[in-house]
Amino acid sequence: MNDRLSLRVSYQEEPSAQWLEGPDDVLAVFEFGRSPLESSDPRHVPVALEQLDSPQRVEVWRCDGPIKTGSWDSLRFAQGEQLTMGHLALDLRAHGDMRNTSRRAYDILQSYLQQSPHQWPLKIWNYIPGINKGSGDEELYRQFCLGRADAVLIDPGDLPPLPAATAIGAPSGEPALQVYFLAGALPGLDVENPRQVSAWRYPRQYGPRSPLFSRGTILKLNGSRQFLISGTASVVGHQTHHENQVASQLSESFRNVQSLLDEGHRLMTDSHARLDNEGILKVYIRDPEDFELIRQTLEAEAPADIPRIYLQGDICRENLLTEIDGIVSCHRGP
Ligand code: 3EB
Repeated sequence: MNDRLSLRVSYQEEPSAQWLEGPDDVLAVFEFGRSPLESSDPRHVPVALEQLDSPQRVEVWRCDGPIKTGSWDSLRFAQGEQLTMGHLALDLRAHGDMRNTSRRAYDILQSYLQQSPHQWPLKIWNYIPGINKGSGDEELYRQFCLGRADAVLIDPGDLPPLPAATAIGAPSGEPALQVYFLAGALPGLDVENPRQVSAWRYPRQYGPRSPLFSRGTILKLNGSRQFLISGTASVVGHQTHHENQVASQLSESFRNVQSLLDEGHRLMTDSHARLDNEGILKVYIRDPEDFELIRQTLEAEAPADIPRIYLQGDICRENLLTEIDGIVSCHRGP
């Protein structure tokens, strides 16, 4: 039943090398707790965030092949029949400030996508060292958003399909800004969350340029549908809720995920995303001391059969303590 999905995602205990040398349908292997500058094969994506739960696992993406790999400037990619994974890590010490590095990353990403058969980014993950450093508009997350907006080509008055996204802090000792993505030949169906103001409409108080992402996108391929869920935090409207209360923030984030999936159902009408063993959830936690409480809170709320991993990562607003993203599959029926 799994093989009908266009992207098969799972967490696996074997080391990354075994997956890279193994089956020929492996599009990407994500390895946590390692600098993105240490990538070996284009399909190998080390991610600086430390895993908080055990056992240590890698995230494996598989899809229909043949899979061809290559590079474009400093971007490396793996291209399957219908989907491409690409990633880049830019050393901040070599590119000047965060705004410039972010603009450069998105310039490269766009020039790559423009000549790729899979031109449409469906979801982009951004891991940003020292994300909350600097105050006011100097905060590195806001500078990252500025650089992204500098690069992203959007006609004024036009609202093109936007990819889903996650933006999370990498350890401050990590030298590289990392961006990785999943792209396809057609744009995904954008889904916004009725409980939340769309991120591109955030008011000025959150920074000079709004984040550019949709709350989720639905990938429709080969008769299967998969929901790519953006980083989802305890934001209702545009405001942070439950300041300093990590368990309540987790519950609010999970309510936001469910509300987003319900909205996707409303748009698709004939299928519904399900939190089952064809999907994965990633839980980002600012303070490792909150891990046990967050884990218990999620255990009580999310179905037990959806695989999940817990990673240490700072959230893009200082008062946010946790965030959830994921990839889940949709099933026929009302
Ligand atoms: C929020 O809801 C949390 O800048 O790409 C979530 C997902 C967030 C993606 C991004 C930011 C981004 O505003 C922050």
